[in-house]
Amino acid sequence: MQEKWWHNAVVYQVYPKSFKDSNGDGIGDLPGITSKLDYLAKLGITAIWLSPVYDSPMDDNGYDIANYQDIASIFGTMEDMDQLIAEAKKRDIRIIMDLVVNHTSDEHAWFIEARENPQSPERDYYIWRDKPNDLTSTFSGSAWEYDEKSGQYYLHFFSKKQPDLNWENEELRHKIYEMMNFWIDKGIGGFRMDVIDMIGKIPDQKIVNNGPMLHPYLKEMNQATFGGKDLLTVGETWGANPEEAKKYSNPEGQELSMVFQFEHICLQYKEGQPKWHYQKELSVGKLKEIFNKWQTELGVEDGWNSLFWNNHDLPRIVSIWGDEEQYREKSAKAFAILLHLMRGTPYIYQGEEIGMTNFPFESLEQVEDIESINYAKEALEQGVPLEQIMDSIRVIGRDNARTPMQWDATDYAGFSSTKPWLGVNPNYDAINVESALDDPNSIFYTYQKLVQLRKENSWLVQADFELLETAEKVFAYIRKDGERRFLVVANLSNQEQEFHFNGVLKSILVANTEIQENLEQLALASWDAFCVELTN
Ligand code: TEU
Ligand code: CA
Repeated sequence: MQEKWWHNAVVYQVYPKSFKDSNGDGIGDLPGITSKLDYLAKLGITAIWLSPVYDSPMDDNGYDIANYQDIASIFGTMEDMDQLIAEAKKRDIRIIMDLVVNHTSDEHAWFIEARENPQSPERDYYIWRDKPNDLTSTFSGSAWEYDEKSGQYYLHFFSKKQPDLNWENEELRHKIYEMMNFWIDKGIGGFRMDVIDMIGKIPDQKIVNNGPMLHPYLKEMNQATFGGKDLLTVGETWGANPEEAKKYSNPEGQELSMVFQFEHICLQYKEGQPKWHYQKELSVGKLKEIFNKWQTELGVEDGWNSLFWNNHDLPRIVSIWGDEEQYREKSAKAFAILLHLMRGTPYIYQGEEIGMTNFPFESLEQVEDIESINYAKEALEQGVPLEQIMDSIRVIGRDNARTPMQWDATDYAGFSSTKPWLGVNPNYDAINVESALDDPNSIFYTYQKLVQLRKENSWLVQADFELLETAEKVFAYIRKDGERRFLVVANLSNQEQEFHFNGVLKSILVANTEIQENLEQLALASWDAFCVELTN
């Protein structure tokens, strides 16, 4: 296998609206991000995945793009963007842009023209039908919106203000490639591709994901843009299985570097039900099964995976599966250690490195996310009690990840000098970057250590993965690289667990606990986790 920089990289995701406000309007911005690059350099990360900063009416916080080659004024200017890229480069940090090309905003010039002028070439950049079918939007209701002017319906799998693009139109595809090249020429480090598995859709046959033209389009895109360049490309592919992942990411396939697949995350939902019927209790058994499958079936020559617990759409890991009370720090470290020593590229979502938690939403007025708002509206109409709706939003709503980054214990958590666009978690006085940096035992330093291990050890890329038979709540595996063997153990519970291993400890790489020398009979305390090298 030819090693690429992203095999040893750790990526940090920034959600610009909530990271750092530089000009006192309560909204995070590009100069704010630039001002925190030294902090990110201290954490040691190699790249930033920047959620969208393009010109947008912000119906879905920038995932509704009005102009791909301009910056939203709330975030700054193109000069601010160029400066972020340049300042990041000085610190060996690459900027991965979010590429949202399944849909645009309804305020994009293409859609405005398409709507105004049904005879225009732009009309066919979108998907119009005389009659809607029963496809539904991820954000509730029908996926079709009636357009008075032409008497036709347009397709939108997300909000009404996010019309889906018609990838069958060749001219449109080439406009997208041109736009990608504009960003590549600016010196960015790659693209994260939003819901990319949807671009091959055939709405009339109700084929939404993995349509027959998906992979041909990606190969065409690769050739027309980043192919042969040293960029990281990662596709958001919710339902991919290892076979699909190989199609996207095998080194000969000329598509993407890696995928985000969500099979482990789907344990947060009850099977076959909307996410609002969340499943909070973690089945460690199923989690082990899923990771084991991915770690063993997607071999190092076959393709590449990403590793993550969090992003801007998901609840905070300590809140959903960890213990946000007594064992907040220990459980946060346990999840970090467990994940970062597997094969794949780890992603850290802003605030994860200090163990930020879900927000205690009490009323709908505190909610900003369009997905939650639309759900609440629909559920209220159907007679679901408000308290039940609020409970779902508190556990699984997307705003939990989007509250302002907690920098210090001053007003508004040091995020802004004024009241931010979304509530600051009241626990900011205890959970913040400043106090994490002051405490040598903080979650931050566990992440810093894990990032450093990733940079310095190529066995993390190459080594085989073997799941160990253990007590149900213990997740333990071996990574084996030639003669060297590494043992990773995590107790994913609040109870003491027994662990037996026939092998001898050589050195400790990372741990959230004191480790007893004798591995043959360990009593693991709540949330104990560690990685050790074994003598052979
Ligand atoms: O998310 C894709 C997606 O399917 C999500 O809507 C997901 O189902 C939901 O958030 C789970 O709670 C991507 C972006 O990550 C998301 O922020 C955007 O809203 C969406 O695409 C539309 O661009
Ligand atoms: Ca601002």
